[in-house]
Amino acid sequence: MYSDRIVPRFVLSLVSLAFLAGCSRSPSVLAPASPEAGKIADLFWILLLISGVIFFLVEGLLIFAVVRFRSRQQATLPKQVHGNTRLEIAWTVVPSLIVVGIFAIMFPTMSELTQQQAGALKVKVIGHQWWWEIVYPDLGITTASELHVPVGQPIEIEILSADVVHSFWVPELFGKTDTVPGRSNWTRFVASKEGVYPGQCAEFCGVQHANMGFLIIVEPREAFEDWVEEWGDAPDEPDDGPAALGEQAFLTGSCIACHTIDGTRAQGKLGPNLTHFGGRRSIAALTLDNAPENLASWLANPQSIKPGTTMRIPSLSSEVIRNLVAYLESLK
Ligand code: HEC
Ligand SMILES: [Cu+2]
Repeated sequence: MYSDRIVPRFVLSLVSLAFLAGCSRSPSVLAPASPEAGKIADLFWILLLISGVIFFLVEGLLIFAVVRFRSRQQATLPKQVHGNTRLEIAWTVVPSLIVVGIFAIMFPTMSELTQQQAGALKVKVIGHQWWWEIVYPDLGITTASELHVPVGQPIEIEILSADVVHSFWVPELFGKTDTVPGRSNWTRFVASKEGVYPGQCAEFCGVQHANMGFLIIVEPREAFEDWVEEWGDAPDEPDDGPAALGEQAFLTGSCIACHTIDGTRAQGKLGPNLTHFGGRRSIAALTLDNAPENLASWLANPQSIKPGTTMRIPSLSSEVIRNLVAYLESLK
């Protein structure tokens, strides 16, 4: 009875899993867009092959034994064996050799992908609960959640943490690298195709761990250089209207305790740098798309959108929110 029902259910859940996997647009490690991710994908196939061979060998022997020695009339018991030193040594040594072999295959890739590299564009990524700070030390740029890089250029990322262990991961571009408080880890890659690659924190780091995404925007060199150039001059001061009122509200409100906007007296460091916020695609580490109505709901109640976020603010009137939205969206 029990097994009658459990088997169809198991099959059903496998089938629906296959369907769900088919319709999600999650990035796949098996669709690499950099030579580094390509090496990781190759390792996956090698491991799959090794474990596939072991699986079919073990299951084959098992099925053989089950069929060959199944209960029959006038069955003779197979020969009973107790303690066979040679066999026991063999099944200890062979798996150990397989594991050592796998390590030997993996190690060169592992050390190669974490080496520092001359001539690379340097980026620092700092994990915070629950957003990513992105710094280009040589370009004087500090932003959040969206990392722009030119296609074909070696990128070297130093990965740090402001609080707990997170893990920085873009399946199509490079492997997972933990952020460890007080320590620098490194990863490097060369993106070979333009595109927008989603990344995700891959190590549970608190209640909003799932809302800790980011994007790597791989663009042609000219587009990247234009983007860098925008950072050369601070965003234009709004002359009048809601944006000017919003700027005033921002600079006289609590916002400046946590946020920096270059060229203004807002120099807070606890939250994301908002200098070119209007040019960004998302709000609060990919939790919302960057659109005026989403920004208004974020400012109306960040705790209802991302419960636990360190952005705690007194409630704002809808007029102040409207002005702040006009100001922040004008920061391109
Ligand atoms: C106590 C610190 C603090 C204060 C005060 C604060 N914020 Fe924030 N803010 C944060 C943090 C931290 C985040 C990132 C939240 C997350 O993604 O988890 C954030 C995110 C944001 C974002 C989205 C940024 C991004 O990178 O997506 C905007 C816009 C923003 N805040 C505007 C404001 C405004 C306007 C005020 C003033 C009314 C304000 N903040 C006050 C800490 C603060
Ligand atoms: Cu996390």
